Amino acid sequence: MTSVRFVFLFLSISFSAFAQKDYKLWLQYDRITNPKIALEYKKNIQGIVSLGNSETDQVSVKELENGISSMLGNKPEIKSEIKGENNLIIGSQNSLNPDLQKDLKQDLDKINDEGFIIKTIHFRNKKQLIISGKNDVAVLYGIFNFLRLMQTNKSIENLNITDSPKTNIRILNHWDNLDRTVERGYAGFSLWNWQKLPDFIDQRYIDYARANASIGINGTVLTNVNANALILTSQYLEKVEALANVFRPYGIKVYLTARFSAPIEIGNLKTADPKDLEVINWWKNKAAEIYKRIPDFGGFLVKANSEGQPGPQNYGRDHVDGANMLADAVAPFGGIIMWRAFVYSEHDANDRAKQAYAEFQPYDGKFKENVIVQVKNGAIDFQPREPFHPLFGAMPKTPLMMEFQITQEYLGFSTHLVFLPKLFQEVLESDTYQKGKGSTVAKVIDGTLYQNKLTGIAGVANIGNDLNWTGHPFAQANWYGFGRLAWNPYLDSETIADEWLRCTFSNDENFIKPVAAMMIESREAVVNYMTPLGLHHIMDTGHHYGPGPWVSNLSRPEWNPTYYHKADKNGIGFDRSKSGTNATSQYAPEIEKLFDNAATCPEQDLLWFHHVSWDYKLKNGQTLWNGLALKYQEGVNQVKEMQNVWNQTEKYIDSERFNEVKILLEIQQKEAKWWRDACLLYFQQFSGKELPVGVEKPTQSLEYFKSLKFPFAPGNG
Ligand code: BDP
Repeated sequence: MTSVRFVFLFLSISFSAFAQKDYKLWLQYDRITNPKIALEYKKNIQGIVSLGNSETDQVSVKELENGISSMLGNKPEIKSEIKGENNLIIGSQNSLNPDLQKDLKQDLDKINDEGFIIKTIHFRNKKQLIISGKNDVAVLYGIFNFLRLMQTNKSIENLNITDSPKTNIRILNHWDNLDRTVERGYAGFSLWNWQKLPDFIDQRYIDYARANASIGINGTVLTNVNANALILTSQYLEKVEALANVFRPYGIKVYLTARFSAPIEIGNLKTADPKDLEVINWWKNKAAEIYKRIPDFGGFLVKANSEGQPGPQNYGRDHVDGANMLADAVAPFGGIIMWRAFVYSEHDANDRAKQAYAEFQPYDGKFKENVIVQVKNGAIDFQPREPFHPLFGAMPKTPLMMEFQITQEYLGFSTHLVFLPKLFQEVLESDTYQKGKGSTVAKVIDGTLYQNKLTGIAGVANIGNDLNWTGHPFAQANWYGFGRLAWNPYLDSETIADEWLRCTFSNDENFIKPVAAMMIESREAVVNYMTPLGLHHIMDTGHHYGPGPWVSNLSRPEWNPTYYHKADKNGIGFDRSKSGTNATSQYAPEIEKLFDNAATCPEQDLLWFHHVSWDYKLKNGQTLWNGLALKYQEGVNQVKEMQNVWNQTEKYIDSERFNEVKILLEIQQKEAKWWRDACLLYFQQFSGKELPVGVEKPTQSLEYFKSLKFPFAPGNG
């Protein structure tokens, strides 16, 4: 009996320790083990003085108190005034006394409304550390940055930091349904417990807000782009209001998706025509109703006339009519409309990759001031690699915001370790040449290329109610990295990996160096074992789990992988050059030229733009067939190498997360082989060639791979 109890006790202790570690994300606040550094911190933080007293200020003090006491082992003294030296003074511009305001004037001039200052000063001849900004949320950002300095063991002896976000809207898009299923969600069910809201406030809502604020995310779209009008009824708005109240102190605004046909579905109107007076008034009243409850409501995200969603075109109107009508409804309250450019139609015989540009580019300059067009990073759909979307830079008079996908719909769900900031960085650094050399996507997004006032980056969230939020412990890094890049689209992914690892796991260099390198490599690994050399959208259809290059029987041509790879006896790839669909002409002339010619097209995008023969010579002298096969093998080898790296980390971290990642990497290895074997067996039917030396022989037949079915794959509605 005793031993049974003992086992039970042991299990529950280790379970909760595990839950805690994983749950705490990058806000672990582990005890500082380096004695020299701990001493420096203790010396410099004798007390905390908070000059303000807003809800946000209270949150700030609490975070500092928790973080510091957990990292240093003792609680810092909270003082009501600046007494003695080495205090940590926190307060926004308005709460500073005139002397401090004068001291910080130059720094305050350097930052924008959300920027912060962390500075060592001498105030009345005593050394102090001050964290300030123009408002209390900016100060909170400063505090999280200060805590990160400590988490990453940086010196705080003599600080002089100013930093401001480069974009206005840094927002998560939750594809969460009201029944708590999550479209393309691989981390459990939706965080939002609509049934228990508005009264029950889950601690998770608060920790979600903390995590987001810590990386500067300032908005959240709570609902799926494939929207349900019910969210706009008063029954649900009361629940949304409760969430908005939780998030507000953390500087996070709430947004909703607007179903275009809502006036019919919940408003009893006969039409949702954006030019109909009753419809216009319905949305105006709806906006007023929402803002009465939530004065800082952010606005609407809209998916219209795409994949079966209703929109203005149902009434013979266009995207501009629809977006501007909604923009007018929220404008009096300072709201915005994020109108998505992810459109393609079964009635359009054009190359799908061309459709969004063809439809939206002519609307340049026609949208109202508070409309921002949300464009996916590539022209198809969140593939492991896509050339940048041709709309970036091509609409100088229209603010465009980036839409990245953090959830891994096409990248192995939450089972594969793939560090996405590497992908995000590749897109942001791409040069569109739309205003000459150096017209990078990042400059389009942060508004510096065309001086746009409204700017933003959205990420389709990978968060669910799994203990560790994101399914894979390393998928937390993608949420983290998204936030960091939304704040500063010029950050490099190495820096992000380094920060995240230190905050999440350990500061030990022997751990950091190899694991950071493994993360950086992981993106190319997934490209290699899934879609090398510019292949795309060859995942099994519907759920997108695993390979399905053979699928050709779906009603809409562009839903079939065969549409994208076009493999035949002559070769493989989608001809988007002048001899094909001429999608290359949607880019600036310099880029068009580069992409249009197979010889100058970056090899990583070759089969995206060109149909080339199996004997086509790659830059390394290999034939296309051999090169393709070797790339698939390289992907498998890279995952093996990731496993080797990970297996060396056991002594640096907790066994729970170590084991969890170890098992997940084993699955990733298995699935990488599945991808390689299934794709090569399938393409081999067309190439008619042997696998080159160095590529392992498949252990199963093509028929076997084709027979695999996954009727309950997650995230598929
Ligand atoms: C695709 C997803 C689908 C989304 C759509 C979108 O497969 O579930 O609804 O994008 O972004 O990637 O609207």
